[in-house]
Amino acid sequence: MAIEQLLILIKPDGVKKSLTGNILTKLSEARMLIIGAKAVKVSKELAEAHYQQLKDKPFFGELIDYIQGKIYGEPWDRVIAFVYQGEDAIARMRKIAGATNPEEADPVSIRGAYGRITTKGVYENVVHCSSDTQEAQREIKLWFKPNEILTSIYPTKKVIVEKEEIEVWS
Ligand code: FUP
Repeated sequence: MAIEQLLILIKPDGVKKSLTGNILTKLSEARMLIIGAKAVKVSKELAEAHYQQLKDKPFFGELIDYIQGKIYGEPWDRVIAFVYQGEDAIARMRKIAGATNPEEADPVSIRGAYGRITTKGVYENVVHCSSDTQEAQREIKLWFKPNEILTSIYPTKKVIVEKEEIEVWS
């Protein structure tokens, strides 16, 4: 079995329902390593890039609002993003997450236990889990900078950035 990495997001419904601890407890059963973690306010650009494969679906607009937490508003308009690493990580974490449709998900999985379908038909399924190694790499590179990940997992390069304004502690 290969060592894999994947992106896991606790979506805004999971944050609003105070499920972060419950979700991490379920995920911890797989005994994998967290190599990156942060809270993120999701921009429209990031949301659309993340779900680029679904852009022709009728629910795309609602999906973008959902992942941005627009329906919940402040202070729930955020996700908690993790990069997990472990043996056969993608299949094992997707099993713990459960099927995409919360009504079809194993009731003991994260989505089966905590997910729901809204009256508009959007699956509020609490977590995102990368689907394969190629998607995982694309998603990890989209959500994290190399220096936010504790293990070197993909090739990097050094660039000199001039006149960039950054915020520092005063
Ligand atoms: P998954 O890989 O399990 O996250 O599933 P997809 O990438 O196929 O779907 C991404 C998101 O679209 C899901 F998390 C929820 C949403 N979705 C719907 O709302 N309705 C659908 O019929 C399919 C997906």
